[in-house]
Amino acid sequence: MKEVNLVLGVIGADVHAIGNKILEYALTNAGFKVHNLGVMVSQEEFVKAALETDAKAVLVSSLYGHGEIDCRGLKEKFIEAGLDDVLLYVGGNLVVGKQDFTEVERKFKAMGFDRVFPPGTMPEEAIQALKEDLGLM
Ligand code: B12
Repeated sequence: MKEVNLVLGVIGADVHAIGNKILEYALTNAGFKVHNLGVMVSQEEFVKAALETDAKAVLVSSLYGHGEIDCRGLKEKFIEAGLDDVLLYVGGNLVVGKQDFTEVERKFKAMGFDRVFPPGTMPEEAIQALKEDLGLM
């Protein structure tokens, strides 16, 4: 596979680190060049990293329930930076408690995310989606 740069990170004041490490490991093993920003990543840091690494996709995690607040406006920042074409994925426990995922997906897609993944998504699903969306099949 040709080198494909990805940016990965946990947005906001969120410190949940384990899923992030698992995603880094699985995506790297699948052949992607992963730039992992770790936890507590600001919107500005995601934009800066995507610019610096020429990322084709950015995978945002949010586990602690504040995903909606933390993610709002991220797509607009990508557009302002000229990064309209960068794929934006989001996953984790995006909202507080158990809410109907169809509604959660609708909300995050309206915010500009290309794909929205439900709680407990396995890394293989993200890898498959990336391959499809980036034409790597
Ligand atoms: C461990 C843990 C902690 C640890 C974190 C330690 C650390 N440094 O990692 C500590 C104790 C610090 C913690 C704190 C808190 N936690 Co906590 N925590 C957990 C717990 C038990 C496990 C998380 C975990 O590691 N899971 C295992 C990994 C592998 O799974 P994962 O993170 O979900 O990631 C996988 C997938 O979701 C997916 N994925 C994740 N992101 C993305 C992104 C994309 C694009 C894709 C495709 C896939 C994907 O891929 C990963 C690999 O398969 C969960 C409950 C649970 N069972 O999940 C609660 C949980 C996440 N925590 C919760 C809460 C509320 C908190 C606190 C707010 C509690 C408090 N009042 O202080 C704080 C927040 C602190 C902060 N600022 O972030 C809630 C969130 C509720 C919500 N969203 O509605 C949960 C769900 C517990 C619960 N049932 O209430 N927590």
